[in-house]
Amino acid sequence: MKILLATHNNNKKKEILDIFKDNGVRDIEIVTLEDLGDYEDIDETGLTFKENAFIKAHYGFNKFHLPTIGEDSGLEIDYLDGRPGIYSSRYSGLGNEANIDKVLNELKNVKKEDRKCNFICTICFIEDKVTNYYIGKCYGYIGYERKGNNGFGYDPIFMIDDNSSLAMLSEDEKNKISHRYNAFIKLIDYLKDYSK
Ligand code: ITT
Repeated sequence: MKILLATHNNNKKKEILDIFKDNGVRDIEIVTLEDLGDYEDIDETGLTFKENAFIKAHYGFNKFHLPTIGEDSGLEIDYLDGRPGIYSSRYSGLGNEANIDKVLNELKNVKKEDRKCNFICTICFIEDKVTNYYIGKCYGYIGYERKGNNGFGYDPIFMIDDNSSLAMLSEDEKNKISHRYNAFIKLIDYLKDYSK
Protein backbone atom coordinates (compact mmCIF):
# COMPACT_ATOMS: atom_id res chain seq x y z
CA MET A 1 0.00 0.00 0.00
CA LYS A 2 1.26 3.46 -0.92
CA ILE A 3 0.37 6.55 1.13
CA LEU A 4 1.10 10.17 0.31
CA LEU A 5 2.31 12.44 3.12
CA ALA A 6 1.31 15.96 2.01
CA THR A 7 4.03 18.03 3.65
CA HIS A 8 6.96 20.11 2.46
CA ASN A 9 8.61 20.10 5.88
CA ASN A 10 11.55 17.68 5.86
CA ASN A 11 11.89 17.62 9.66
CA LYS A 12 8.31 16.43 9.97
CA LYS A 13 8.83 13.92 7.19
CA LYS A 14 11.84 12.37 8.94
CA GLU A 15 10.04 12.14 12.28
CA ILE A 16 6.94 10.61 10.72
CA LEU A 17 8.87 8.02 8.69
CA ASP A 18 10.80 7.05 11.84
CA ILE A 19 7.59 6.73 13.87
CA PHE A 20 6.14 4.39 11.21
CA LYS A 21 9.34 2.32 11.17
CA ASP A 22 9.75 2.19 14.97
CA ASN A 23 6.20 0.99 15.36
CA GLY A 24 6.42 -2.02 13.11
CA VAL A 25 4.89 -0.64 9.93
CA ARG A 26 6.70 -2.38 7.10
CA ASP A 27 4.13 -2.95 4.36
CA ILE A 28 3.26 0.69 3.71
CA GLU A 29 5.33 2.86 1.39
CA ILE A 30 5.17 6.55 2.29
CA VAL A 31 5.90 9.08 -0.42
CA THR A 32 5.94 12.85 -0.03
CA LEU A 33 4.93 15.59 -2.44
CA GLU A 34 8.57 16.18 -3.31
CA ASP A 35 8.98 12.48 -4.13
CA LEU A 36 6.22 13.01 -6.71
CA GLY A 37 7.86 16.15 -8.09
CA ASP A 38 5.32 18.50 -6.51
CA TYR A 39 6.81 21.61 -4.93
CA GLU A 40 3.69 23.78 -4.98
CA ASP A 41 2.88 25.72 -1.80
CA ILE A 42 -0.42 24.65 -0.26
CA ASP A 43 -2.36 27.68 0.97
CA GLU A 44 -3.16 27.12 4.64
CA THR A 45 -6.32 29.19 4.75
CA GLY A 46 -8.00 27.23 7.55
CA LEU A 47 -8.75 28.76 10.93
CA THR A 48 -8.10 25.56 12.88
CA PHE A 49 -5.49 22.79 12.85
CA LYS A 50 -8.22 20.44 11.67
CA GLU A 51 -9.14 22.62 8.69
CA ASN A 52 -5.52 23.02 7.65
CA ALA A 53 -4.84 19.28 7.99
CA PHE A 54 -7.87 18.66 5.76
CA ILE A 55 -6.67 21.23 3.18
CA LYS A 56 -3.29 19.46 2.90
CA ALA A 57 -4.79 15.95 2.73
CA HIS A 58 -7.44 17.01 0.22
CA TYR A 59 -4.83 18.69 -2.00
CA GLY A 60 -2.77 15.49 -2.19
CA PHE A 61 -5.72 13.14 -2.59
CA ASN A 62 -7.28 15.22 -5.35
CA LYS A 63 -4.09 15.62 -7.28
CA PHE A 64 -2.54 12.15 -6.97
CA HIS A 65 -5.50 9.85 -6.12
CA LEU A 66 -3.52 8.20 -3.35
CA PRO A 67 -4.58 7.75 0.27
CA THR A 68 -3.16 10.94 1.77
CA ILE A 69 -2.05 12.21 5.17
CA GLY A 70 -2.27 15.95 5.90
CA GLU A 71 -0.57 17.03 9.13
CA ASP A 72 -0.94 20.41 10.79
CA SER A 73 0.91 21.10 14.01
CA GLY A 74 1.93 23.94 16.25
CA LEU A 75 2.72 25.36 19.65
CA GLU A 76 -0.04 26.55 22.03
CA ILE A 77 0.96 28.72 24.99
CA ASP A 78 -1.56 29.12 27.81
CA TYR A 79 -0.38 32.61 28.81
CA LEU A 80 -0.83 33.79 25.18
CA ASP A 81 -4.34 32.32 24.92
CA GLY A 82 -3.11 29.51 22.67
CA ARG A 83 -0.87 31.54 20.40
CA PRO A 84 1.09 31.03 18.16
CA GLY A 85 -1.25 28.10 17.38
CA ILE A 86 -1.97 27.64 13.68
CA TYR A 87 0.41 30.52 12.98
CA SER A 88 3.41 28.75 14.57
CA SER A 89 5.52 28.50 11.41
CA ARG A 90 4.83 32.12 10.41
CA TYR A 91 4.54 33.76 13.84
CA SER A 92 7.13 36.51 13.36
CA GLY A 93 7.06 36.44 9.56
CA LEU A 94 10.84 36.32 9.75
CA GLY A 95 11.65 32.64 10.16
CA ASN A 96 12.22 30.21 12.98
CA GLU A 97 14.84 32.00 15.09
CA ALA A 98 12.74 35.18 15.05
CA ASN A 99 9.66 33.11 16.01
CA ILE A 100 11.51 31.85 19.09
CA ASP A 101 12.71 35.36 19.96
CA LYS A 102 9.17 36.66 19.69
CA VAL A 103 7.84 34.03 22.10
CA LEU A 104 10.70 34.61 24.58
CA ASN A 105 10.02 38.32 24.43
CA GLU A 106 6.30 37.93 24.98
CA LEU A 107 6.98 35.79 28.06
CA LYS A 108 9.72 38.02 29.46
CA ASN A 109 9.22 38.35 33.25
CA VAL A 110 6.48 35.69 33.25
CA LYS A 111 7.00 33.21 36.07
CA LYS A 112 7.48 29.51 35.43
CA GLU A 113 3.99 28.43 36.63
CA ASP A 114 2.46 30.62 33.93
CA ARG A 115 4.62 29.36 31.06
CA LYS A 116 2.68 26.14 30.40
CA CYS A 117 2.33 25.09 26.80
CA ASN A 118 1.70 22.16 24.54
CA PHE A 119 2.48 21.04 21.06
CA ILE A 120 -0.43 19.71 19.07
CA CYS A 121 -0.45 17.53 15.97
CA THR A 122 -3.62 17.06 13.96
CA ILE A 123 -3.74 14.49 11.20
CA CYS A 124 -6.31 14.22 8.46
CA PHE A 125 -6.24 10.91 6.56
CA ILE A 126 -8.26 10.75 3.35
CA GLU A 127 -8.81 7.72 1.19
CA ASP A 128 -11.69 6.71 -1.06
CA LYS A 129 -14.59 6.52 1.36
CA VAL A 130 -13.01 7.72 4.56
CA THR A 131 -11.85 10.99 6.11
CA ASN A 132 -10.37 10.34 9.56
CA TYR A 133 -8.83 12.74 12.08
CA TYR A 134 -6.31 11.98 14.81
CA ILE A 135 -4.95 14.38 17.42
CA GLY A 136 -1.88 14.09 19.66
CA LYS A 137 -0.43 16.46 22.25
CA CYS A 138 2.76 16.85 24.25
CA TYR A 139 2.88 19.06 27.37
CA GLY A 140 5.64 21.24 28.79
CA TYR A 141 6.54 24.83 29.56
CA ILE A 142 8.43 27.57 27.74
CA GLY A 143 12.02 27.93 28.97
CA TYR A 144 13.83 31.23 29.50
CA GLU A 145 16.47 30.58 26.85
CA ARG A 146 17.29 28.14 24.05
CA LYS A 147 18.65 24.75 25.13
CA GLY A 148 19.85 21.90 22.90
CA ASN A 149 20.60 21.53 19.22
CA ASN A 150 18.39 18.67 18.06
CA GLY A 151 14.89 18.69 16.63
CA PHE A 152 13.49 21.73 14.85
CA GLY A 153 11.14 24.69 15.26
CA TYR A 154 10.41 25.63 18.88
CA ASP A 155 12.11 22.52 20.35
CA PRO A 156 14.97 24.51 22.01
CA ILE A 157 12.52 26.44 24.21
CA PHE A 158 10.01 23.62 24.83
CA MET A 159 10.95 22.26 28.28
CA ILE A 160 9.66 18.80 29.19
CA ASP A 161 11.12 19.09 32.70
CA ASP A 162 13.49 21.41 34.55
CA ASN A 163 16.56 19.87 32.92
CA SER A 164 15.54 19.04 29.38
CA SER A 165 14.16 20.76 26.35
CA LEU A 166 12.84 18.70 23.43
CA ALA A 167 15.93 19.83 21.50
CA MET A 168 18.13 18.03 24.06
CA LEU A 169 16.51 14.68 23.32
CA SER A 170 17.75 12.24 20.69
CA GLU A 171 15.47 11.65 17.69
CA ASP A 172 14.44 8.33 19.24
CA GLU A 173 13.60 9.90 22.58
CA LYS A 174 11.52 12.70 21.04
CA ASN A 175 9.68 10.20 18.83
CA LYS A 176 8.45 8.30 21.90
CA ILE A 177 6.76 11.26 23.61
CA SER A 178 6.00 13.87 20.98
CA HIS A 179 2.62 15.21 19.88
CA ARG A 180 3.43 13.69 16.49
CA TYR A 181 3.98 10.25 18.05
CA ASN A 182 0.76 10.55 20.06
CA ALA A 183 -1.25 11.33 16.92
CA PHE A 184 0.48 8.97 14.47
CA ILE A 185 0.28 5.94 16.77
CA LYS A 186 -3.51 6.24 16.43
CA LEU A 187 -3.33 6.41 12.63
CA ILE A 188 -0.91 3.45 12.62
CA ASP A 189 -3.40 1.42 14.66
CA TYR A 190 -6.11 2.19 12.12
CA LEU A 191 -3.85 1.35 9.16
CA LYS A 192 -2.82 -2.00 10.65
CA ASP A 193 -6.46 -3.17 10.48
CA TYR A 194 -7.12 -1.39 7.22
CA SER A 195 -4.26 -3.02 5.30
CA LYS A 196 -5.11 -6.60 6.49
P1 ITT B 1 3.75 21.69 5.98
O1 ITT B 1 2.59 22.64 6.06
O2 ITT B 1 4.34 21.57 4.63
O3 ITT B 1 3.44 20.35 6.59
P2 ITT B 1 4.89 23.53 7.95
O4 ITT B 1 6.22 23.64 8.65
O5 ITT B 1 4.34 24.77 7.31
O6 ITT B 1 4.95 22.31 6.89
P3 ITT B 1 2.71 23.59 9.85
O7 ITT B 1 1.92 24.54 9.07
O8 ITT B 1 2.00 22.40 10.44
O9 ITT B 1 3.89 22.94 8.99
O10 ITT B 1 3.47 24.39 11.00
C1 ITT B 1 4.10 23.69 12.01
C2 ITT B 1 5.00 24.62 12.79
O11 ITT B 1 4.79 24.39 14.20
C3 ITT B 1 6.47 24.29 12.53
O12 ITT B 1 6.98 25.02 11.44
C4 ITT B 1 7.11 24.66 13.88
O13 ITT B 1 7.30 26.04 13.96
C5 ITT B 1 6.02 24.26 14.87
N1 ITT B 1 6.18 22.84 15.26
C6 ITT B 1 5.37 21.80 14.93
N2 ITT B 1 5.84 20.65 15.40
C7 ITT B 1 6.98 20.95 16.03
C8 ITT B 1 7.95 20.18 16.72
O14 ITT B 1 7.86 18.86 16.80
N3 ITT B 1 8.99 20.81 17.24
C9 ITT B 1 9.12 22.15 17.16
N4 ITT B 1 8.27 22.95 16.52
C10 ITT B 1 7.20 22.35 15.96
